[in-house]
Amino acid sequence: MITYDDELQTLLDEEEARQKSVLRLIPSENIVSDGVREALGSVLVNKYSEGYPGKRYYQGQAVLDKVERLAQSRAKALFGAEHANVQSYSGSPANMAVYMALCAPGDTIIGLGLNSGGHLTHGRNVNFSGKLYNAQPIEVNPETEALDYDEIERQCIEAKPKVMFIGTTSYSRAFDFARLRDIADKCGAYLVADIAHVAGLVAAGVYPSPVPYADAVTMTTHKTLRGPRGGMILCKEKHAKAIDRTVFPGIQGGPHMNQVAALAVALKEAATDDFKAYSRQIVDNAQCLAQCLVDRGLRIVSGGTDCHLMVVDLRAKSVDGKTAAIALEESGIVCNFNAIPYDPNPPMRPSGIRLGTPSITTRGLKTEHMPQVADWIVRVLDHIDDPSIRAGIADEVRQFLAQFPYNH
Ligand code: DSN
Repeated sequence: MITYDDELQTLLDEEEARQKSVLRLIPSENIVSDGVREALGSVLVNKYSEGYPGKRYYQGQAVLDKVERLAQSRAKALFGAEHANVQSYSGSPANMAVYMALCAPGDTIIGLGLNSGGHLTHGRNVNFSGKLYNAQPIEVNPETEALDYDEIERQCIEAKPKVMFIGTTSYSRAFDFARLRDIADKCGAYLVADIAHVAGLVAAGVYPSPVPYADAVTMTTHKTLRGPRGGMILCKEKHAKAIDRTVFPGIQGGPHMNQVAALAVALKEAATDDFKAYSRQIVDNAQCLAQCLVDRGLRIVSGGTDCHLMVVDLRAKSVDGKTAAIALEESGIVCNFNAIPYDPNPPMRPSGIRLGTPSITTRGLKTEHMPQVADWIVRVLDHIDDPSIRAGIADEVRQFLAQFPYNH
């Protein structure tokens, strides 16, 4: 409570009320524990710690070194990794650090195209990864909308990339990391997996882990991992020195040690049986929601999901993704518009929406609630021009959510 800043406190109260009263279906968002929030607001916010434990550029690090080592050792134990760098401010700087450690400007890199589910940092031309490197996109198969590993192998052998940077923000199928390693070996590339979206599911063992196969694994820590906003890099010991040096001093200055402490809390939470059950429930909820939407006449890209998210093709309802996302928000259901593979529509008015279950599962929703969630979504889409339907559903959603606690 910021008692001396009413203006800001009012805004925070408004946002808290909003988050509590709407179904949050943006797959990259979650609700952190009180412990994570306490660590973020702890005394560590006051401290500079440039460098790494045992080799800092500021005095007063006795406790901070222990905090960072704790986060590193929890990360290594949770994911079975040889080395962990916990200092990245977020996912994009983590990805940048790995590119800088493993290849040079002008080198060829391979990553998923944006409409196939990839991220800007996987080689998009408006991003550093597409500007500095010779980025060759790989796309999903137009029929299955899933990765075609034979085609990826063919493309990689032809392109001879220095790095295969494999990760997604909207691809719902599990990766075959063993096959990707095999392809990387055949074309002499480093294999990097960006598991920003699925990090928590990987930690819980409900989604395949790239850690045994990849040279490096990057992630954000605030999505399914349910930690503070931030980034993390895991890698083989042979890349540790190069990657640490590109994070600091290569890209960043001092780490945000309150964020590192909050990550340590989240990593402890993620090692529990409760977190494993939570992660299983995320996937069960997503698969159930996808099926309920299919039963109501919608199409899910690639036919379903193996993780926490799905992209819904709205063309059967003659509604574009942006119109739908705005109407859903007015109905108390928050998601984002999203392209489908080979989308005939423009990026700002694509054919789909992206939905995910991490936040609603943290809230306590189970598969028995998914038919209701699907029903609200379809009612909005079926009455896209009717504001009274939207207002009615927003009320129903608010009343429904009142039974589920927000803090945990
Ligand atoms: N912005 C994130 C997402 O929503 O998927 C990716 O960084």
